Formats: sequence, structure tokens, C-alpha cells
Amino acid sequence: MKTAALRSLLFSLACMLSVAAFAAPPARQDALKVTPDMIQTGSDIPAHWKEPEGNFDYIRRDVMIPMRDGVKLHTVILIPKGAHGLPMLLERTPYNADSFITSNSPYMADAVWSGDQDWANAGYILVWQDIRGKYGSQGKYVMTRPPMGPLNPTKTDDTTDAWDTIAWLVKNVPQSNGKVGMIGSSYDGWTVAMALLHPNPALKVAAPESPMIDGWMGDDWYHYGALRQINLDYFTEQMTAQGSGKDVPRDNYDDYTNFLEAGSAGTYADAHGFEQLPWWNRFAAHPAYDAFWQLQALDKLLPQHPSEVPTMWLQGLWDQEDIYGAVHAWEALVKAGHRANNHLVIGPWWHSQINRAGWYLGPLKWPGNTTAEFRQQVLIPWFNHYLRGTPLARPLPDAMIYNPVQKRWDSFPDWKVAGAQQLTPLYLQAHMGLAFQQPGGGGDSYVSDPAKPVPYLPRPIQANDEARWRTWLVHDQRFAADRLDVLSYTTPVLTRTVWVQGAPIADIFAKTTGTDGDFVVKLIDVYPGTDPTDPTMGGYELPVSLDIFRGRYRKSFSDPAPIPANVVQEYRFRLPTVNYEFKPGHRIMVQIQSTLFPLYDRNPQTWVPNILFAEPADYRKTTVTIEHGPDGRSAVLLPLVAGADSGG
Ligand code: PG9
Repeated sequence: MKTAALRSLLFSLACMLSVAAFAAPPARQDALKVTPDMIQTGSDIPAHWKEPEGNFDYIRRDVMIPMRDGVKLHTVILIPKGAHGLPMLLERTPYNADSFITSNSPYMADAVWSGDQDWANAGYILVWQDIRGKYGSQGKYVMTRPPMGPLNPTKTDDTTDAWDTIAWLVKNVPQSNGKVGMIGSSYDGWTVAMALLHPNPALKVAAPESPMIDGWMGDDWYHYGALRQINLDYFTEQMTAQGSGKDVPRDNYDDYTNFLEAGSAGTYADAHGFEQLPWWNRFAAHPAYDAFWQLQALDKLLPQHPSEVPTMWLQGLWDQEDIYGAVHAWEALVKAGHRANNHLVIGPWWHSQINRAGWYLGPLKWPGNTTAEFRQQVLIPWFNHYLRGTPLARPLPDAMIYNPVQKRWDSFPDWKVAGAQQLTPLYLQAHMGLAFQQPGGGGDSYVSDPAKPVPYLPRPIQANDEARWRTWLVHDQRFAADRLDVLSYTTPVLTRTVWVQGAPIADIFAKTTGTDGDFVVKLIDVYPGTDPTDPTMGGYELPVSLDIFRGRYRKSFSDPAPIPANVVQEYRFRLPTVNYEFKPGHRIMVQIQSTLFPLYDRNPQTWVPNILFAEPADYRKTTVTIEHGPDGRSAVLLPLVAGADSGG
């Protein structure tokens, strides 16, 4: 009771006081005292903010490294605190060195992007550099700047820039042991390959990952002369600003519609101001494989300047951007006698997936994180060997290629370059059959209508939908098999394993009523109709290896020629390298079609000098006939593993 009374007394007092406070006259504004520390006449943003790094386990250095011509390149270096005698891992990039540090975590392994976390944990000094003219670097940007020579009359290229950078790092990073490894994927893989043309002696090991090696033959820009017009966004992203540019603006949600309405790739480019881009103008003037492309094809240049740097050429089995580069660079070096220091690795990955998680690819699931396991168990120990002298548990084989059916890595002590393997033809047959026996004859026709090209994915298609882009090469092909302009040849259900190891060759004999045309060939694994462990895979048509070929280049890539109408011609081209087992119960399918749109531009199917600028009237329907023989027997030639073959 006592307490309650006291509480009510206090409450009444408080109420009286607050009424008194409200009732008191306000303090006069001009009577308030202002001291100088209350006033800001400048900016509240300091000219240079320096993060206190007391609890950081690393030091960040941002430096401008001078090149031999005085141009300075912006370089970010992360050094573990207290480091001494550590190797350096260098990545040279057009994609913003700053962006590789994805958070301001005080812990180096948390601060860097996924591709570098294992390297940070492994105790490396990490170095990223903006290449000339991009992001923080001085100088002029040139798209995949050709090496000094006929296409580059200056005194620098990405070989000299890598050399000068490494020389500077060795001198100016006292925490290092003076040894450098280079890594990077795609464009950054190209910069690794460029460094190898004349490597600084401190470059001790290298891994070009999905490197762009020959942009015309089979990497980003063309495949066997068919234009990858979907990359036109890349032009504006990379070359409309020193930093990041924007994509091409879209009129429609569906890129199928956008490219179809534009007509040719050239019209699309013109409509979006591409004539302002010097690279586009050089590019568009050289649709064929002329000196412009050949003189910058790195699989031609590397064997002319072979390095002794141990090099791991690495790519994905379903690499939707640069499926050509690593294999061809490795093969070119091996053919020139440099097998000993060059290794080939092909993982079950999409483009650049090596630097991300590797549990699955589209519907294909692996028993573990194939990328992290590879980095931790193979790549980093191999780098450690050359950069720290750590012994290797076992030597790296000539080639390691993932077997996506057994879901394991297969190692090859003596992987054969394409052409050195025996090939077994799997022939197209009557009644849409496919078999190892020679066919009787005949052929099948379809109408290829440029007004209704075959899409590479079910519509609607957004080129920049990353998830669909990364997995399009493993997309179920049933959507295409339904079309009348897609021929699907299938074996009977296999009774034995057909194991393909190497590069299949498409060898198609065909005639067309037009004077030009493209041929798309897909080698497909048809799953059994039901799969109790994964019902969604019942009847799945998985592309194992596919590519496109532009008919005008059937005799020469540099000198295209019209196709004689209604005359059978041979179209022979190599498909991407695989290590694939077609299992009993499955069937093998070969699909043939003339368009893969809008990833590839449409062939007008009428001869014009430069397809990039075909006029609307040039696009014409044609009837294409694929021959079974006897004049020419269409087939896909398979490099088979002896003893596992011929189930069809
Ligand atoms: N595939 C991309 C590219 C490389 C080189 C030139 C143009 C594009 C990339 O991912 O970097």
C-alpha cells in the first residue's frame, strides 16, 4: 500500500512538472551558443576514405604499374598479413579488377569472389589487373588486341603487358617468393595464353580456363563462319564505355522476335549505332577467315612461340562460349612437339563454371562439387608444385576428361589429338534410322524457311537470361525434334555401351535448292522413356556434342563459294570433344537442321557477298535433302573406345 501511494504521488508530481515545462517560454534561438566544430562548409565525404584494417587478415594495395611505353595499369594486390615468401597468382582482365573483391570482409577468403576463395585459403598473394584502356587502367582498349605484328604496329600487346607486370610484381611485392602463376577464364584465359607467347621467366605455371583462342573458327564470334549474333550485346557492354557499358536496348521481350524483325545482324547493329564502334567495323568487314582472323588465332601463334611454362588448358564439356579454344590450343602445341608441359582438362561444366560451384549442370547432377574438388585436389596442388616446390602426390596426366555418365574423372596418359584416332561412321539410314551398317541409299528432305528459323531454346528467349544461357547446350532437344525442319535419326535401343572418346566428325552429304545454307548437327543421347530414380529424365534428349557449319565455307574457310543448287555437296566438320558412354537401354540420335536462332544469324540461303548485310529479299526458303548414299553416305564419324562399341 505504501509503495502504491508513493508511486501515485510521484506520478502527480511528474505530471505537474511536465505541464510546467510546456508552459515555460522557449529558449530564444539567437541566445543558443554555436561553436566552430558544429559547422561544415566543405563536404561530408572525405577526399580519401581509408578503412581501418586493424582486424583484417590481409593488406590491399591499389597500384598503377608502368608498362614499357609509360602507360600505367591499375592493379589490385591482396597480401595475407605477415606474409613472407608466398607465390603470386595473377589474373589480367577486361572485367574490372575491383569487382573480384566482392565484400569488405576483414578475411581475405571471404572478401574475394568464389573463383579465388580456394586460392586465398591456400596462401596466395592475389593480383588482378585491368588490361589497357579498361576500368582503372590507362591506354587504349583494343578488343583481344592482336599480338605485335601485322595487325598491331605498336610496341606493346598483352604479352609485353603481362611481362612488364610480372617484372614489377617480383620487384615490388617483398612478401612474395618471386614466382608467379597466371590464371583466368575466357577473355582472362586469352590473356593467359597471350602471356605464354613470350613469358617472363618468373611465370612458372599457367592455367588458361575456357580461353578464347580462335574467335572465328569456334569460340565467341563465329562457329565455322556462322555468326554468333547473340554476342552483339557484348560489343556494347565492352566498347561503349571504359567501365561497363549497357546491353543493346530491346523492342520485344523475346530475342527471337527482336533479331527476326531486324533482318540481318548488320541491320540490327546499324539500328543500334554500331557504326560508332571501330571493332564492329573491322569485324563486319571480315566475315570470312581471312588474314584478320588467322593472324590473331592463338592456336596458330602458340606453336610458333612455344613456352616451357607448365600449362593446363582447361574447359567445359558443354562450354557454351569457348568450347573450341583450350582443346585446339593444346592439340596445336602437342602436334608441334610440346606435349610434356601442356595438359588438357575438360570438366562437366558450362563456360567458366570452374570458378563457381560444380554440383550440377542443368538436369545433370554430379556426386560432389566437381569444381571445388578439382581446384582443391588438382589445380592448386599442381600450382603449389611449381610455385612452392611442394611434391605432387601423383603427376598430372596428359589429359583428364570427365565421364559424365559414370560421373567420374578419366585420366589419359596419352590422349590423342583429333585426326590421330580411328573413326567409325554411324550412318543415317532410311526411315530415320541410324546404324553402323552402310545404308542402302535415298535421302530425306525438309524445307528451311528463314522466316521461321529453328530456335536454340524454346521461346521466348532472352539472350541475357544467364541461367538459360549457361545450360542451353544440355537442354532437352524434344522441342526441336517436333519440327518438320529438323531431321532426327535414331538407333534402335542399344544393347551394349557405345563409348565415344574424342572429337566426332559430322560428314554430311546434302543438296539444296538454294545457293548457300547452314548445317547444324547434334549428337544426342536419348534416355529410356522412364527413369524411376529421376522421372524428369524419362525420354530426355541430351545433346552430347553439337555445332553449326556455314555451307559457303565447305571448300575453304578463307575463300567462300556459292553452293551449286541441287548438286550434292559434302559438309564435313569437327564437333566438340567428348568422353561419353551411350548406355544399353538408351538410343543415339543425330539431329540435322539449318538454323539455330537467334544465337546464330540466319543464312539467307541465297549467295550474297557478306551475310551480315543480306537484304530482306535475299532470305529465301529452300528444300534441303540429306543423302544416305550411295553418292555420299551421311554419317557422324565416332572415335570409339574399342571393346565398348557397336550396340546399334
Ligand atoms: N566469352 C567471353 C569473351 C571472351 C573473349 C572475347 C569476347 C567474349 C568471356 O566470357 O570473356
